[in-house]
Amino acid sequence: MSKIKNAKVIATCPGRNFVTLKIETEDGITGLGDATLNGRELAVVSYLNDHVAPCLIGRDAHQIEDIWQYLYRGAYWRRGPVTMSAIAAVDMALWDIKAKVAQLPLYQLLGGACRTGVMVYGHANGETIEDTIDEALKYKGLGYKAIRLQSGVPGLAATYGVSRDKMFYEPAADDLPKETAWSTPKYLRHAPKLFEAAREKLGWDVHLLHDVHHRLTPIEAARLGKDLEQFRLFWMEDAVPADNQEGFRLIRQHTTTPLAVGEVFNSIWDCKTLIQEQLIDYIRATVVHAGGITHLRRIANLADLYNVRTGCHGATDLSPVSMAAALHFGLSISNFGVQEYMRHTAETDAVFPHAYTFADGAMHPGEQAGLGVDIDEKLAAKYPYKRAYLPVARLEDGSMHNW
Ligand code: CS2
Ligand code: MG
Repeated sequence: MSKIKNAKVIATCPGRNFVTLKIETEDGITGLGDATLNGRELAVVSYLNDHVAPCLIGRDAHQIEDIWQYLYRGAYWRRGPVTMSAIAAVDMALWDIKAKVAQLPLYQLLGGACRTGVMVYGHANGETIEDTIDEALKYKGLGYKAIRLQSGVPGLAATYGVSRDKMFYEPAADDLPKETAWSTPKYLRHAPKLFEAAREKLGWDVHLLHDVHHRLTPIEAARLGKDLEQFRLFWMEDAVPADNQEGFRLIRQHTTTPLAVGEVFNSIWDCKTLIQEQLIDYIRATVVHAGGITHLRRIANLADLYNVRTGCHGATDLSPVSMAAALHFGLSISNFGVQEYMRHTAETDAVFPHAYTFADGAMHPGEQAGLGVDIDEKLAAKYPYKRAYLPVARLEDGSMHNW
């Protein structure tokens, strides 16, 4: 028995916003959980402070599964990104505490290492195909074995996923959402050219990935998948939104390009059909938005039955606490596929000192007991929360899209 004494929520903006839950037990052990929900951060802060923290005090920190069920089933209102990010933060913090008490790095509690490291993919992007490939060559030089390629689309002023800053990109910005224009025909004509040039310059020994950011309909996605088949992508990500999971049947009928989806999913119910019908190859649900390690483990276990592997979201809005949790998790499961790794800024890394490391295209969570991440609260306090949003895409005639 190790009673929970305190649950504190810390919102900070060292380069971007992060929400962190710090749980403390009566014996003075602390655990951290990430609760960041990009663009909707304060909703989770309130959910945790106003509705979850009071229910945690006095509970046994070791009852991770029971606390998960209590927060999920006990709330009556289930699922949704706000609820599931809050539950995830509690879950991560409790696993951190349990592993610290056991004096083991978390991956040991999850079954031990299944591999020497967790293969990660980096982001190469640029305004033009040439710029993107130059960036990809840099990643290759750094030892990356998997690289995601995004490039600007000629005729469009801005393309989501393409940054001005190299080796780092942050899609959330501005006090109010910026509106950008999107054209599917322009994009569909351009994307295959990027991968044709990429194979020519980068060769065939590196995994290439691409993110469509949910901007197509199933039949458009099917066509893109077919056009890209010859370039042997590792995956085509979020080709369509999966609100309608059956939509993937149509894509699957037409293309052998591997499919990844799920960074916005928050529960196993969002991907049950996709997994059971083998409509996807990689599930991108993450520890922070899909209910923590306890729930992500259920998703991965279901996926394992159907040859679906993990490819967890790892953009900059997933804090170093999530990154560490993802690495412990990825190291320990049988059906790990790849882990996204978007480097954080130096300010973020300073607020969250961590034990994880990168070498030879893979990451390792390190051997510190627990998650192996801390938060420097004094430094965090110097960076107050700043409202920021992801951009909103409209079609060129000004209308909202219907994907
Ligand atoms: C992207 C992200 O990393 C990815 O695959 O889709 O940029 C994503 O849009 C953001 O993390 C949203 O918060
Ligand atoms: Mg994505």
